[in-house]
Amino acid sequence: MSSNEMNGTVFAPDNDLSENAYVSSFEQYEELYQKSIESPQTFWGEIAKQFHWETEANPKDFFSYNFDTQKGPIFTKWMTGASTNLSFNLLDRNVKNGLADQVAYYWEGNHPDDYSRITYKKLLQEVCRFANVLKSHGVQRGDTVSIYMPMVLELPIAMLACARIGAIHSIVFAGFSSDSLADRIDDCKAKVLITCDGAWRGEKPLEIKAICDEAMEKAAKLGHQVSKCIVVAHLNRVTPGCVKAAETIKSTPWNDDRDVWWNDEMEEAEAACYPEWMAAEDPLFMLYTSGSTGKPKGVLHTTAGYLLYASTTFKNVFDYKPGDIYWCTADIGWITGHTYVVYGPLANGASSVMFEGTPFFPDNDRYWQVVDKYKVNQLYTAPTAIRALMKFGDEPVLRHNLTSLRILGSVGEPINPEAWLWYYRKIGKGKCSIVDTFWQTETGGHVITPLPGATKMKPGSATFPFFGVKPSLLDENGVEVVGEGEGYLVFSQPWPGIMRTIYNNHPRYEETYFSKFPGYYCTGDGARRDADGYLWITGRIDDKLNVSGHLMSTAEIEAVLTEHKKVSESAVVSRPHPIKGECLYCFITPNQNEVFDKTLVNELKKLVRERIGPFAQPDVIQHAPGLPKTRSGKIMRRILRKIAINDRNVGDTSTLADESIVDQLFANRPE
Ligand code: 7RM
Repeated sequence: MSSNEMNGTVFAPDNDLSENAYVSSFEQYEELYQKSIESPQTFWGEIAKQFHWETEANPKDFFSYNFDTQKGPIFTKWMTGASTNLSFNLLDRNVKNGLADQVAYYWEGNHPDDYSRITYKKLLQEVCRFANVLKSHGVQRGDTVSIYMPMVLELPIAMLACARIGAIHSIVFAGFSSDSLADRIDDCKAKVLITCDGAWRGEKPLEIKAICDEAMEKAAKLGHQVSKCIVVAHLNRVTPGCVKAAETIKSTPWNDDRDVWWNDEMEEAEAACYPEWMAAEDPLFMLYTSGSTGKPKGVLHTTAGYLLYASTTFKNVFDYKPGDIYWCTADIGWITGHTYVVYGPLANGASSVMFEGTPFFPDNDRYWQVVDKYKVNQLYTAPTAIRALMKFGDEPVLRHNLTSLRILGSVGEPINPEAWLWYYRKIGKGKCSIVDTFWQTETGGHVITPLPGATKMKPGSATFPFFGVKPSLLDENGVEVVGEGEGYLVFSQPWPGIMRTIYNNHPRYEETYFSKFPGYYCTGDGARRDADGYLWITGRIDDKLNVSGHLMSTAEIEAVLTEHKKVSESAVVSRPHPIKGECLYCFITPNQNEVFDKTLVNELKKLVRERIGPFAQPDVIQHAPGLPKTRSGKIMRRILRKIAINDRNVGDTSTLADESIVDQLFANRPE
């Protein structure tokens, strides 16, 4: 079925699901939504009551903001005057409320024989002990801590330990290269780096500590030295299926002056640690996201607003009820893992599955096996994973009992109707609600999403705004598109979870998100509103592209490619990919007298892997004797995108300085 045919099809939530949901009708959603927009203070003030506040917010200054660069600096403030601590609210509060022995995480390792669990009480103790370890190494309130770890329980422990003492964590996804990690350690001037010796990805060992060593060396050359590196011994917890591969890993590289083992440090640490009371707008964490230039942007989230927003979206969008088992497959190294593996679920006292493995190991039924094993009620994953798993047909799915599932989530990129329908019919058996959640690292939590018991679904539409979110569509001139139509997706007022600044670079924050349309936060995505008011995200309209849900900028990749001494110029465009959603298609003009050959192609792929990470590796690198440019020298990417998909319908080429380039580029296509 094409997406066009699907536009008319509406799927109502299952009756039982609706009746029992927190928000059980569209009328109820609309009522709550109106209240959240008209009286944000009453709405969020009510929600705040469930949490512990060491000091209360000033009712006269609960919410203030400016989104208009012409009126002054951009700012958002929620709950001024309040002080609290995230780890206290996520752990101590839940333990006090009777959840001490409830499982916080069912940890499922790379291999099915590798699993463990941790209760709220135990998690609190471990967090306190590690908070004391951090303190013993001089980490104080306001300091930054870099974390580069796979999906092990020590990762949420490290995050919450930072939160407990008021240190700002900066997690770098453990698929990034040592160069990327070095830039991020240097940018935030991390005092300490927390990592693992290594990890397994399927049958492949990853030498994580070795990457950290390179990164710490490179960061030192950039001018910043971390004082300690704390290392979790994870490889000793050998994955049974991988015993043989273990022998291939060399012993962990070590620097006695700098490196310490997590377990050695924890042995003497006390299992209690008084929380640091943080002001509502004190930083909680930063998370880097790709910008148009090479320099990483540290998206900064703060304390009170993020807590309110992470917990409220988690509760309502996943309709999480006590006793449910929830599973978000995202890596904690991305924002989805921050908000919906750690902060949102724990703020609700939830029991989650935390998964270290891949969907394909030891077999392609791993997701379904895990759902069956833990009787998962909410599954939250990415379209790229759904598309990859669809390929294997229904048989791996039918091996398992999936009837525990009630809600299926999607995140990271637009979900195509084919994948949506497969998810709905084959995984959800036509009974589950699908929540297609649109949001960004910058938004902190879901901003456009269905509510599972209230919103009638249309495959491929993220539907309506969450509480407190006011979306608009703008045309090129900044005029609001009313009713049906398409435009830039922007927001005209802040919700509690929106980012507050770019770490150490407020001007870049204002420039990136608020300069295009004064008075609005600009997402960089396009969207369409249909006749029923449903919002459909159409994808990025800036120079970003989305490969398997990982956002990167074409300029960033081009900068890496042109670093190669044989390359004169490069231009990168995105090409649709059946599983990854989009992939990188690169045009390369070599320097004079240099040949374009297989060796160069391999060197360039390697360079991107080294500078950014394996997930950014280009799919195609093509020789371009010249690039299609206008007389003023602007590369016409529209034409390159056509060449990438071998579509001769390139449109008007009359503004090109040299029109013959187009035929040459078609002739040079490698496939
Ligand atoms: C959560 C996350 C953000 C970008 C965003 C979009 C795209 C994310 C959806 C989506 C269509 C969705 N944060 N995106 N979710 N597009 N429908 N449900 O992914 O910062 O890494 O990426 O991802 O382009 O701007 S992110």
